[in-house]
Amino acid sequence: MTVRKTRTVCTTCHARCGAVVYSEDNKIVRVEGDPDSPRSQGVFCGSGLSQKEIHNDTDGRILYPMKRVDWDPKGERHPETRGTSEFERISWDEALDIITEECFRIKDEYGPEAIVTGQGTGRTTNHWHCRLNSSLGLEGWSLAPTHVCLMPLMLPNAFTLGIYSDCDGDMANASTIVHWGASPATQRSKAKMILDRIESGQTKYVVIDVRYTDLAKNADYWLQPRPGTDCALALGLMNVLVEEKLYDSDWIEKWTYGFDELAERVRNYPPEKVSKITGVPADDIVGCARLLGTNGPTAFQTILGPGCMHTNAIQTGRAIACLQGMLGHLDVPGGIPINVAFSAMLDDRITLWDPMKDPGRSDLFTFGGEDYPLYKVFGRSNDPATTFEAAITGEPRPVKMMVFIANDPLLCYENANRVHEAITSPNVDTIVSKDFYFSPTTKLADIVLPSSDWSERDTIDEELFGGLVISSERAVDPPGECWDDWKFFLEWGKRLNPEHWPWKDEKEMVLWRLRELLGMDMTWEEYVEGAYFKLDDGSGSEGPVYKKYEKGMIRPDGQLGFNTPTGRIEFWCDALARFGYDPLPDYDEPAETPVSQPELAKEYPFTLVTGHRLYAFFHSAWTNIPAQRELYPHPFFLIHPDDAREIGVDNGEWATIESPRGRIKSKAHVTYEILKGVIAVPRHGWRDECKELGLPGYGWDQANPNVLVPSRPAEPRYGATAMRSSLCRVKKGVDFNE
Ligand SMILES: Nc1nc2c(c(=O)[nH]1)N[C@H]1C(S)=C(S)[C@@H](COP(=O)(O)OP(=O)(O)OC[C@H]3O[C@@H](n4cnc5c(=O)[nH]c(N)nc54)[C@H](O)[C@@H]3O)O[C@H]1N2
Ligand SMILES: Nc1nc2c(c(=O)[nH]1)N[C@H]1C(S)=C(S)[C@@H](COP(=O)(O)OP(=O)(O)OC[C@H]3O[C@@H](n4cnc5c(=O)[nH]c(N)nc54)[C@H](O)[C@@H]3O)O[C@H]1N2
Ligand code: SF4
Ligand SMILES: [Mo]
Repeated sequence: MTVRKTRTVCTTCHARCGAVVYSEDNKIVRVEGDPDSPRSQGVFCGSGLSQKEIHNDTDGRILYPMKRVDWDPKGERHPETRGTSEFERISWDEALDIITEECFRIKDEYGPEAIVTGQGTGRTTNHWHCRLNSSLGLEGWSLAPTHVCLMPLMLPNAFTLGIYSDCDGDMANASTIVHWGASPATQRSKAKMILDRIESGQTKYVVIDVRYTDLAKNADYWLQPRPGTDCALALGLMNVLVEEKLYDSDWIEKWTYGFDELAERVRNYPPEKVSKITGVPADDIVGCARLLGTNGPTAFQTILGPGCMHTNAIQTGRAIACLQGMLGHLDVPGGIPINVAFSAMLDDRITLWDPMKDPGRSDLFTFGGEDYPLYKVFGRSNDPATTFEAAITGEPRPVKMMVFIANDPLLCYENANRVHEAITSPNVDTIVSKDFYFSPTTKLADIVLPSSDWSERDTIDEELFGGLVISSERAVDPPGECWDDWKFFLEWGKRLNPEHWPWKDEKEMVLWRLRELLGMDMTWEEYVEGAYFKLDDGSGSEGPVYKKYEKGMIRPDGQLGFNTPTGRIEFWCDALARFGYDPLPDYDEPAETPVSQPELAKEYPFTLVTGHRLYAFFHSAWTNIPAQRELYPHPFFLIHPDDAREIGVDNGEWATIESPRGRIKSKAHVTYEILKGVIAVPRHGWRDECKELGLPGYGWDQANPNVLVPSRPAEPRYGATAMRSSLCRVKKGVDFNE
């Protein structure tokens, strides 16, 4: 057998590094980074390398569709034995027939809204998932963590700056780089470039994070706010910019709306007051503001830390967007690039969303839509906590079927005990889970479906990161009968509504998408051969065009300015005011902190931050893979040395973390990285056993931070939850059984 070499792309995390896979006899023998990748330039990490073990692990993977033996879709369902009864192998045809018949039955009896389809973070099928929902008679995502993931940041950017994105700055050309609640673990391929620029004096560097991150040691300013107070910090930074007139008044006059009102608002936030709210020294606030105001262009990277996972999410996003607007580094090298290229990810031609629908979506039912109107309109999803309550109680409407594709809701969503009740609820007739391995949710499912991973599939990276289409080619055939999610949606969709799904296979879907949405007409061979296709930025010119707002190139109506109702950066935002928000950004203390809940804090004195990312794991996956588990063998939490001393917990010792929602076990990592009074539990949960290393798995309920996190109260109109600011207590030792 000769060794086959295939160039493709790793989709294990969002970095999307170019990969070269060497295989022999359908086994992977070696994986390397692709030096030709314009995204990763040959950088590749340990998680990506583990693809070899994952593909070759035919003992551990789910290989065939399966059905729980005592679950008969035409007879007894026995919901009480979910998780304990055996599975039997069935064919894909049987599985798809059962699922489709269930859908038709439930739609007839209860309406399509009683079917919930869940996905987690984007894993190359956002669009097909949404199209499948349209085939079911639903519109939108059905269930996705968009209430906490990126959207609470993107929406304020859209309302304020007219840019519907996370506004990732052009770090390669910036004079100041700001990482605001963005983890180095998620920036692997960019970290080198940032460090090189810092070292050569080309950029100043600011980190604003509740942890001392790996890159913070290189920072000129490291600001460590109390969790959930970033809105006040942004208002304080703007206070200094305004008081010291560190802004370009002509630009502000010409291109922004509501500056005087904003200036008045930020006068309420002088550095000393902001220092009291946030814990950041006033001198640092002043110094950092001066740096931002005088050493532009500034490239921000803001991800989950400051806003997305707090009950003041939307206003925090607004304050940071206003700060960026005030600095004015928009659509210039080193600032916020504005890419007007049309976004193919959720194009209506794929999702089949109806663009003519009433923007208030009064005709559409979503769980929690009345409570969270901004989420209903822009999140286009059911509110997760309301959905799980409905699954348990049948109120306000029943949930009869849940299909999870690349999502482990027990590890993903807040208040995991309640999610568990929902998944095991006798009111839900059918649970389907499609995954690589038996996740805690898959173990409880009625139908289990196997999945292929990135080296085993012929699909495409749908997110089109950085205006780049990266082709991918199957390097090895998937083990057993593993199907990729594209094929699953195609075959399920054909049964639900064949007109919506005319393609023969995934390759045809890829080529249709390129042709229809991007005007790229090519054969499969040309697509694979071409590897990396740079998309133009919509300006119609060869290189980037800057300051497009001065040229009438941003707004659909061709007028000068930004894509907001006023055509200006909206410091004052009437569109948000219509949803009941203050039209100016303002600070609200998060709902569950020692400040807002002093009584509860007597029992639960620590502020709990959950979810920071680690290099080795992607969400709850890969604690079973030796090369990854070895890096972080045990569940752990960060605790300040003073706090550890007071509780009497030593470094490396087991402890119990409790909240009013439940309790988990974790090992103390005693460190000055974290603020006094704050406990940080990483995202991953250590759910799976790693046999090779003899390390246990902790399932969904033993070490999963979401056991602790409340689902209520949430952000009042969008529903973002308190994943990064709630209360907990810590006790030395563990006194509950595994
Ligand atoms: N407390 C707390 N909770 C959080 C967060 C936090 O910071 N703190 N972060 C939130 C965020 S931002 C997000 S996006 C969500 C993410 O949540 P999810 O994306 O749902 O992540 P998981 O819960 O790990 O579930 C994903 C499952 O999909 C499987 N999988 C991976 N790739 C594929 C694939 O291609 N096909 C199939 N069929 N299966 C696949 C994995 O093995 C895993 O079991 O979590 C959210 N939950
Ligand atoms: N390795 C790996 N990479 C991933 C993922 C993964 O699971 N593993 N998940 C992917 C997904 S879906 C997402 S959405 C992204 C998330 O990407 P990021 O948001 O960059 O990553 P996080 O580590 O979740 O959070 C960023 C930082 O926020 C800080 N933080 C927490 N609370 C606060 C606060 O109140 N204020 C401030 N200023 N900082 C705070 C944390 O300490 C952390 O360093 O990562 C993606 N990449
Ligand atoms: S897991 Fe590693 S190799 Fe794969 S895309 Fe992410 S950073 Fe790149
Ligand atoms: Mo996410």
